[in-house]
Amino acid sequence: MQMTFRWYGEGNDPIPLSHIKQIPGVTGLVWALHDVPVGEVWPMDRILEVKGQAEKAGFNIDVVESVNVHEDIKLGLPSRIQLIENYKQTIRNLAQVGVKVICYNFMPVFDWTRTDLFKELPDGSNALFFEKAKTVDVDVTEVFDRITQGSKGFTMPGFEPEKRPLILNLFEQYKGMTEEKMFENLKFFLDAIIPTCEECDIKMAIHPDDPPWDIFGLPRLIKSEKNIQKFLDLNPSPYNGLTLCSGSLGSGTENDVAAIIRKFHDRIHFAHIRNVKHFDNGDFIECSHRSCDGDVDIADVVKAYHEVGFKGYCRPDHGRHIWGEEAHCRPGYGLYDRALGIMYMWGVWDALEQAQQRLGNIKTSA
Ligand code: DNO
Repeated sequence: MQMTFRWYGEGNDPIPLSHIKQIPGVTGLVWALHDVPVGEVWPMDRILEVKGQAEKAGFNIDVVESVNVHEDIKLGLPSRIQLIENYKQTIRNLAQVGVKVICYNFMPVFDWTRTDLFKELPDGSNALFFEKAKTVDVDVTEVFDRITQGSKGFTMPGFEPEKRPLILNLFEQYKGMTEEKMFENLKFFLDAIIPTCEECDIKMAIHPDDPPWDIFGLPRLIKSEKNIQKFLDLNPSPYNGLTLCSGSLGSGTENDVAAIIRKFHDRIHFAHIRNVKHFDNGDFIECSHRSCDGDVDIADVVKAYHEVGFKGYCRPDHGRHIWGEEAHCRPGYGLYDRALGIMYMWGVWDALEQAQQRLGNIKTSA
């Protein structure tokens, strides 16, 4: 398991690389060019700039999160042909600096959605919260504004300001869109880009829909074991794989995340690990990584990765905002709780490694 940490880039992330360096065992930065408009080719000089910054600080840039997919591709519009060509050129450019995995999503209109970005927890920390009632029969521009205005000035992927005037039109365009049709559009995209990924040795890793159910009347695809199977069957290449996010899938009470990992491990290229706590009415809040603090058994999730000999990339996904950092951190992406999460994962992982070694010693001495 190769531990990484998401970093939003120089001038766009308040966490200095020197601080990330002090978290034990982090070898790579998960990065993106957040200011390049969705659909445009990522320029080589900008990619090289990030590579230089990362290498100077002692990190690899093997994982990109995300190269976002233009809505026209998800909608299956004729303009997708040129947009897919641009996507392929970005893949080729990223291959030139040795990128190995691209995380992306195929969520319609919005990326991950929460209704409150700084909801207080009983211990005085705060975290991302989803209140189901606030996503039913609501004005979607209000939802957009609540997220962007509550983000303390940080850019929120999927909620780019240029999208704001287009929201209503986008919802109009998605009218009548079905899960089946979106799966077809996803297959069209995959069949077009996977040969380029194979040539470039870059693995695609789709992120589950978050939360894993239809919201605002839009169909969502990557939300259950059944749909993950369907997705993987769309294109059987090993280059068509998953970002397995324990928090996104784990928000759905019916998803057994550890079982999903055990089943699909050979197609998981990137692991996002975090915990969530469910409420009976369908609301959920993000919480510490520790198994007993939430409803996803993170110790078992790590155990599943260990059991299958996972060699891919991993990152703590979101964290709570603790020790006052909500005053200046990006929602969900403070430093401290994500660092604590890493130490929890290493704790479980190292204990399993040692137990395995002891077992090996017993067997060889017997
Ligand atoms: C949330 C992230 C997602 C993820 C995208 C990938 O914090 O895990 O926003 O980056 O869905 O495209």
